[in-house]
Amino acid sequence: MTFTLFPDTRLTLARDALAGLSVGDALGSQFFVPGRRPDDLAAGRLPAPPWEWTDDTEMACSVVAELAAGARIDRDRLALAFAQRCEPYRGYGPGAVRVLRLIRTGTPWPVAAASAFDGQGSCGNGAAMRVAPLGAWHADSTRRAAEQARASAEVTHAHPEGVAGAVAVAVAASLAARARLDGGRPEPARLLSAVAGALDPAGEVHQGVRRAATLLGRPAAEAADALGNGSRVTAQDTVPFTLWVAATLLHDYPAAIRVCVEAGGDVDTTAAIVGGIVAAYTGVGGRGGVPQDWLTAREPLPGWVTTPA
Ligand code: AR6
Ligand code: MG
Repeated sequence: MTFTLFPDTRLTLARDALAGLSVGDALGSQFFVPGRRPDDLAAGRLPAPPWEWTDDTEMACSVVAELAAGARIDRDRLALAFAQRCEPYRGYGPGAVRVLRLIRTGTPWPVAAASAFDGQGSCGNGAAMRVAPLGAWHADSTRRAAEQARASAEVTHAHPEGVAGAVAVAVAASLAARARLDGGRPEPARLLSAVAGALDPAGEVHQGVRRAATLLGRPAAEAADALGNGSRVTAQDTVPFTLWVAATLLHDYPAAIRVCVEAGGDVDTTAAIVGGIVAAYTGVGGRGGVPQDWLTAREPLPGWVTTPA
């Protein structure tokens, strides 16, 4: 089935994904504070607000601002936006800090991104963590979601696995948003198989997503053990588990975030990825959606994304 998706609808889908991403990021990062225990969240005890968001949200806001302004990713503009808006205290990865500094001081992004990690390029999870709203924007085409995710990734992540992580998350978010519009929930195995189909079969992220599909129905701790929980901060170690969680709990935002918190590892980023995909399906408020009190506890998003000039 083909259909017309009006720009306002695209923006609503992307903004809902951004709400889910930023709340997941901000709440997840609360669990790096000493003394915080995942059981508190399970028991309904929330950390005291405000929950400050991190680099995941800052970069995702730039992606959404680019889409709102031009409907497509212009890599030169996006690279500059990432570089100029980077507040290093937000917890950026060391490779990202360096690449963004190079871009800010005039190095073209292809040169800066290719120079990371001794010329291998970054396979960090940073391109995946910011991309779910872009996938939701492309609810009408997983092909377009994949192509635009690639463009949004390569300005900082030149390593094929770093790019594959972004493609995987964007395709999942596109399918989630599409399912919301169609009014039916995708079967977890079908969701994962569609994502795997968009990736290079020789890649590690692809293999991880295939493996995630074999673990559907198993306990979350077993899936995290087998797939990784992001503690290595790479796409390979982060994206397969996040897709397992999103596919399993696509209808239940709070439960999906709790699973990320309980799994440990790079919690702000696993919760940002999962939150972005799941909120593309559930939306904000309402049954299974991003809870209103969680949204209120999150530090407000930057003015340039909420009320663009
Ligand atoms: N070889 C080995 N390790 C690598 C490589 C490589 N080619 N590339 C990346 N890593 P980075 P990001 C590892 O710094 O992707 C924040 O906490 C390496 O350990 O390019 O934007 C966010 O919240 C490197 O430090 O930044 C996210 O969790 C790490 O991957 C995360 O950082 C991250 O790559 C986003 O990181
Ligand atoms: Mg972060």
